[in-house]
Amino acid sequence: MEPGEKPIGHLYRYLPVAQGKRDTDKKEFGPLKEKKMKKAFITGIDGQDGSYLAEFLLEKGYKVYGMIRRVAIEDPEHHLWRIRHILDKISLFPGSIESYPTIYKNIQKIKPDECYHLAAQSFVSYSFEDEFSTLNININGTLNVLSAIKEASPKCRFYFAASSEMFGKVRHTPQNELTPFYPRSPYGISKVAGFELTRNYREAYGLFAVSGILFNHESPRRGFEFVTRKITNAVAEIKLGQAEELRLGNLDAKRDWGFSGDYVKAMWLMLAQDKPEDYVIATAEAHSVREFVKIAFDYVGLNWKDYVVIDKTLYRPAEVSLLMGDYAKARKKLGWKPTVKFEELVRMMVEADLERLSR
Ligand code: G4F
Repeated sequence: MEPGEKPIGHLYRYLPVAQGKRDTDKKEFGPLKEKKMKKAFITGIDGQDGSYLAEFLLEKGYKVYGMIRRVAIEDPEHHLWRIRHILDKISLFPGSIESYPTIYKNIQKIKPDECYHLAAQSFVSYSFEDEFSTLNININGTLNVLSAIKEASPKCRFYFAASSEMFGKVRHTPQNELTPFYPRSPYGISKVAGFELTRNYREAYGLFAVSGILFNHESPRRGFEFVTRKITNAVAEIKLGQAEELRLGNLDAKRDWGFSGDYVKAMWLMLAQDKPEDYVIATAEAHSVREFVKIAFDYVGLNWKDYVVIDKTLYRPAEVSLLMGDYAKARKKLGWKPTVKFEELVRMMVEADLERLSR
């Protein structure tokens, strides 16, 4: 541990350590070992991307630190299920991206080499219901992290989780790094602001700060509020006799869906370059919600038309009808490409939900 650094342990070490038991830290992380390991700080480590990224960075030999909300510490079963299997290998702090002092304090203590800012209110639909908190969390949260890095650890490389939702109402398909933004939701607007803040900190203060413009990315760890997981969970429930219908909104919307496990690798590659630049990460394929539904039901031998109910209340006030990304720059400069195709992704998610619900 560094001089003056408060104890940092994984979740189950956090509480006793906070009460003053410091010796175990010294034994486990001797000064020599600590110096050799690169340090990564992840906001939103308990989310889908955070969990895959933490696993990936641990494999790369990083020491991984994460900030999680206090409520997650108090109720780990519900909040930390995605990182349960690596809790003994990572170090967690309680904190909120809305609190500048907490972020500053943690970044100053850890002095990370890399910071991945993933935490956000990321559900587009909810951003129409509470645009104030979405804008507040997403914009001020990003500003807080950027500012804390600038003040406390300016050599730290910063990754911002931007989004294809920034493109919104597109006139050019596929979208790349030069496509103009036209966000259609408070969430999309908040991500444009975060993107511009990241660029400004890079240009004004010389931070190594980049944005990954990630298109939709899914996995068996996806939250249940997003359409892919809502579908695969319902398909598994219906197949197992635990549900009778699936209520959905707009089936015509098209998205470029990739696998989260692939996308976190691109985040790391962006920070490993000589120059800080922004990148589009996508699969270059677009599929409709209807196609996703059909493949998922087909996989369990059911006809989707017998179970799907269209619910107009699930339509959004302003929809993004088509997103499809051109990841040529990432392929050329990062050597990155997606490994999981659309149908494989749908099957992977249905299988995981069937397995979970059959236990
Ligand atoms: O799964 P979704 O909620 O994802 P959305 O809005 O595309 O946003 C996701 O991807 C973004 C990247 O572009 C991220 F930045 C963002 O944080 C998030 O991860 O909805 C996908 C589509 C929409 O067009 C929606 O209208 O599915 C349509 N849809 C139809 N019925 C539904 C439903 N979406 C949800 N969540 N629930 C439905 O019942």
